[in-house]
Amino acid sequence: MQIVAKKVLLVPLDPVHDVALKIINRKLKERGHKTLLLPPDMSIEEIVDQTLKVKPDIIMISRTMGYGVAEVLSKLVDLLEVAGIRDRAKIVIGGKAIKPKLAAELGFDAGFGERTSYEEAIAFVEGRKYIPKVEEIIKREKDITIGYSYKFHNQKIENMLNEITEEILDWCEDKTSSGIKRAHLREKMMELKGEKNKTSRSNINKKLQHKDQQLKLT
Ligand code: B12
Repeated sequence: MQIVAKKVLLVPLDPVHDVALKIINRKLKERGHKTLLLPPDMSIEEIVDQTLKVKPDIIMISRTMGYGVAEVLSKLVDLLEVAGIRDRAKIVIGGKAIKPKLAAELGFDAGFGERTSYEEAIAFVEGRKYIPKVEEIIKREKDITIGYSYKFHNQKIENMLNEITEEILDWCEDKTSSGIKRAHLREKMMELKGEKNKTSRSNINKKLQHKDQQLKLT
């Protein structure tokens, strides 16, 4: 199969850890892709700036450190969207601190967890379907929630928990978060620019609703 060469920007969004991206970078180069590996510890603004210069087809981000993951990554996705990069590049994230579900919630095109195989990462760049080897399927984590449900066995406890939830929802009705404020600002900026892109508008609304929901639940 003929490989269509892609322009890939690799971003270690971490103070130091960049081993995985160095390996992915080498493998992509070997297959004829054009790549640029940024150094670790760049600010989000510098990364967005580089992305505007390089104009990649795919941005591959890696995050190892567990602290501040949601905040750092949602800020990056927000800024890439405002800069108009979101519409023309695929943005994926992988690393020790990443779970595919988290990546999807934050708006990435794909998320790769701790034991991702390099073949899977390369297949994504080349738009190929990845078929894991048998031993990899066996290694995958078992779903420990199977067989459980949200049904309460004790009605009294369910009622008490519902009461507490109601009280919390009342308490946080007029509260907000920096994420929601950012999303509102971004929406205003897009309105000012006369942005008509319905897809990203509906994404923002979805994100706002989701953040509202998260806020109500925490
Ligand atoms: C090597 C290493 C370092 C090296 C980094 C060298 C380098 N250039 O990267 C050095 C010594 C510098 C280092 C420093 C620190 N480290 Co360190 N380090 C490690 C170590 C031992 C291995 C990490 C590694 O390279 N693994 C190999 C790579 C290939 O695996 P990976 O990153 O998980 O990548 C795989 C997948 O995640 C995925 N992937 C990753 N990124 C991406 C991206 C894409 C797009 C895709 C598709 C896939 C993908 O593909 C890879 C293959 O499966 C781990 C422990 C461990 N066993 O994991 C700790 C570890 C990551 N470090 C840790 C810590 C705490 C630190 C320090 C803060 C320690 C300190 N107190 O000083 C410092 C950082 C200092 C700072 N300024 O903040 C913690 C992180 C804890 C946490 N949950 O946040 C760990 C887990 C150790 C521990 N058990 O506590 N570290």
